[in-house]
Amino acid sequence: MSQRTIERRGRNYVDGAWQEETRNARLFENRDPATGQLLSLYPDSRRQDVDRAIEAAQTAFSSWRRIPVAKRGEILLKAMRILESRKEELARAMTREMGKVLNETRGDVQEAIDTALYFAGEGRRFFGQTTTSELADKFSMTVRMPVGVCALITPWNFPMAIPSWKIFPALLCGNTVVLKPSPLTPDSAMHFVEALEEAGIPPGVVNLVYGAGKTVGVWLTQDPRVHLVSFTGSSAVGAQVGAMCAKTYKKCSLEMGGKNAQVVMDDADLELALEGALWGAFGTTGQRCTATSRLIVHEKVYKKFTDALVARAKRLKIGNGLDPQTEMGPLVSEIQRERVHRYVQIGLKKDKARLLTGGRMLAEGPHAQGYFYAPTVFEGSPDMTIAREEIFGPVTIVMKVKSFDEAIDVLNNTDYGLSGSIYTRDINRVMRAIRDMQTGITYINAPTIGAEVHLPFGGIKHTGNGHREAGTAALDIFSEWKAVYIDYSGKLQRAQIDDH
Ligand code: UN1
Repeated sequence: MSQRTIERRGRNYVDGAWQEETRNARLFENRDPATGQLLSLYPDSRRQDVDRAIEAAQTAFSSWRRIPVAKRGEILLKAMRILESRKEELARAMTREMGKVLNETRGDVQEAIDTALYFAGEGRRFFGQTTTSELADKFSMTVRMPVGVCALITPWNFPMAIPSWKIFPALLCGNTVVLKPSPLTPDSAMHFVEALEEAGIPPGVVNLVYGAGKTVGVWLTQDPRVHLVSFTGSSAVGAQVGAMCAKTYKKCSLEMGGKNAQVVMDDADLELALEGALWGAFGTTGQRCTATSRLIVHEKVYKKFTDALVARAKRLKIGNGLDPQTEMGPLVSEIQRERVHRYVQIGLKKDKARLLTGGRMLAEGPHAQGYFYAPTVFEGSPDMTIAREEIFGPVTIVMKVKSFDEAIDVLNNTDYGLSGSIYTRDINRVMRAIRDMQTGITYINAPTIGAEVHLPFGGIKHTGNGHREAGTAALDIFSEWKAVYIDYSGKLQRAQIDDH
């Protein structure tokens, strides 16, 4: 592809200005995964670019934190309106750079809109507690304080929704931010920051630096001027981010992998369960941390369910996400496609799992230029590598169980704990599942994907480190509690000592 066809060269956004081209920087290619077409080039920022972004965020913090929370919320509301007015064009640009179908990229932008609205409203709540004191003539309360400069490291699978989960609560709480988006979805990050700029975010409050995790991500995570890192990505990288944060005393919120299962009991509405499985396993081409990568099916309905699943998976229309007929787009990159294919080989050769459909790259006709992969269904067992490790692609493993108890055991038999689902019409099983599933998100008669922004999002075990994004839980990431004691007795009163 010649340089002439390149639409844009991306720039960092620092201290309220789009930066001059970063000279001598290595450039990332942003390609359309459906066509291979080069869309734009972005810099792998240098150390000094990152330094300047942190410095700008640090400087802006002292004034931004003093702007009334309600006013900060109003800026978020403006950003929401801008995103809403551009929803279609943002969705199209997103499909072009990361491949998922238009309906889903519209949903991604909508999730950012919802998040902006939610946290704009929070600007008129932002409640703390008032409480009593053990001493007379003394009052106490709690107030939220901003944390400071936040580094936000975001993935490519939800290029606008996930940055919005971090940026909007961070700003509402009075923090300033440096965003480092995935090099695979730089355009969406730019569009998002443009909307914030137009909404009136003051210079330095939001900064955007492009680059690799190994360089820019590490510099941000290790810098003593950064007070908080919020990371969404793989568990392996998240553990490294956490270790670096511990060494530099940072607050750290990690949102990592999943190996989510959908249980289908013998009394389930099978058609509903089937629709849920197809959407959960192959939506976003399986590239969600909430994707249904395991299906745990009761033996009584196993054959019927599995046969129907395979038949439907075979019929899915794979193609360019911009085509309204397409049901599943390409994988995000060639590297991701190779990774998925490697896991399929492990499934076949090491695990000796039975391949029911798929298991191959699609490279003919309309699929010749992109990173397409056939929807893949394996029949397997819980100890197999493909049933244990996160694949992040259109691959799901069906496993047969004899009972409800076994289904829950298999569901819990994983290092991850993000999302889980059960299809049953038995209320007793529903209540037991809610009690016993080791997941941060539990769905009843609904697929493992589809979290809403006003509820806490996150998981247990290797999925997270105890935090939750979205909803009021996000405020606990992006603010620190301050306990305030006001003594109006006019004398020294000693807690735990006087009157004891
Ligand atoms: C992710 O997979 O990284 O619940 C986020 C869902 C979406 C968000 C997924 N609302 O599937």
